[in-house]
Amino acid sequence: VWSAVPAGPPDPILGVTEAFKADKNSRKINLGVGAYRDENGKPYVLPSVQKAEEVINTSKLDKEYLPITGLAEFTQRAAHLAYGAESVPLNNNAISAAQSISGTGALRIGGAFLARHYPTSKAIYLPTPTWGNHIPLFKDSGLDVRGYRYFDKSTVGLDFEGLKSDLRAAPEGAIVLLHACAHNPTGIDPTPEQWATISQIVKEKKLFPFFDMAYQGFASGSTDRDAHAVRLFVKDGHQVALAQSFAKNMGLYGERVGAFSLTTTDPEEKARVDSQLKILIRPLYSNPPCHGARIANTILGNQVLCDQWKGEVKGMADRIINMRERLYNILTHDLKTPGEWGHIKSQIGMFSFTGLTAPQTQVLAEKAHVYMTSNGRISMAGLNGSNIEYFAESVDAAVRG
Ligand code: PLP
Ligand code: TYF
Repeated sequence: VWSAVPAGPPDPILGVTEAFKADKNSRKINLGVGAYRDENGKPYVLPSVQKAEEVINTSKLDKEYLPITGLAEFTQRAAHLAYGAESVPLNNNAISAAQSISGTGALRIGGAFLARHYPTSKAIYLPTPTWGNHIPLFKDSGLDVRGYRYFDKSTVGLDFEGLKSDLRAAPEGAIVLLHACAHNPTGIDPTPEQWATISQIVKEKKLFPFFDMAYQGFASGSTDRDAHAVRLFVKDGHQVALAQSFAKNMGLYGERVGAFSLTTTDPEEKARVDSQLKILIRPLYSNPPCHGARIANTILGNQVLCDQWKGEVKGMADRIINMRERLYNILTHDLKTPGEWGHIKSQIGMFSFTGLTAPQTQVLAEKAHVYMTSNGRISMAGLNGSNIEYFAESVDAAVRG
């Protein structure tokens, strides 16, 4: 039956982990997938998450189905975390939300909802480059995927002129996907002034903003600061869509905890949108899993635990910032590696777009057992005190050829 099914390529990011696993060398380093590692290179279960699990275990909850849109307390608290206590639509009970299968599931619910109900356009503009999965995800949702300029190779910075002119040239009413913070893969975010300009263009062109917030707290160490763009757009009067993930900021990767939300005009409109989210989700997976949502809900719903969690997010962000500083210093001052490496320090979030070329990344894998995606992106969290010097020396050798 399946003789005509062609073999497809592996996921370019998760495929790096496969190659890493197959390498038997003891110095090997995996800087491919964006998953936090502690100073010992180990996955990190947050102490606040462990505490929340103890609370959940002792309360002996049942395992009944959640509602179609998930744990309502959790989605309410997730909205509070993203939109902020002052948010007008939040306080007017005008945010429609559904628990999702992490950020990917939230994006997919959003893509499907827009394809079905957004009256103006099927076109969605994604930054170039963007998280690889965005492209098939929105295509499979039934949207027409297009790009807007984002990265300037010559400055290893934001191509703000290109971004502005591409958004201004987009058809009126098109959807635009914006990384709320810690842009993946470039690590380059607009400044607050640039966000204000983007908001203005979105308003002039009546574009529909869809925020992907997979790293709230990971960029600056503050969940409030990282929510700046989302809150600014809502304050500027935009109705927005938002995909939230708790994979990174709570370290709940495999628990698949996320939320999709839409700001609406009033509670009556919200109720109609809610009903359509249920109609959309029901035939997809019926209802979401409960354990991870209970963990996030327990943390967000307890002031002491929530403050502890925010401290732990900051700890992760700070360790990454420290690795940026050290990598920059080793390359620039110790090794005097040819090239300009300032972007390693100025980029933010989980990733650094190093500027290494595809052939250089191949040499690094084959000769040094150092793995990263072929676009030169490294997950900063894979670096630590024990491997950063070896990594820098390997990069130095690869650059010198
Ligand atoms: N969006 C971006 C930009 C990401 O980098 C990721 C990956 O972590 C996701 C969404 C979705 O991840 P998850 O489905 O694990 O929450
Ligand atoms: O970009 C990353 O590394 C993370 C993790 O299909 C990820 O966003 C990568 C690929 C994928 C799912 C998650």
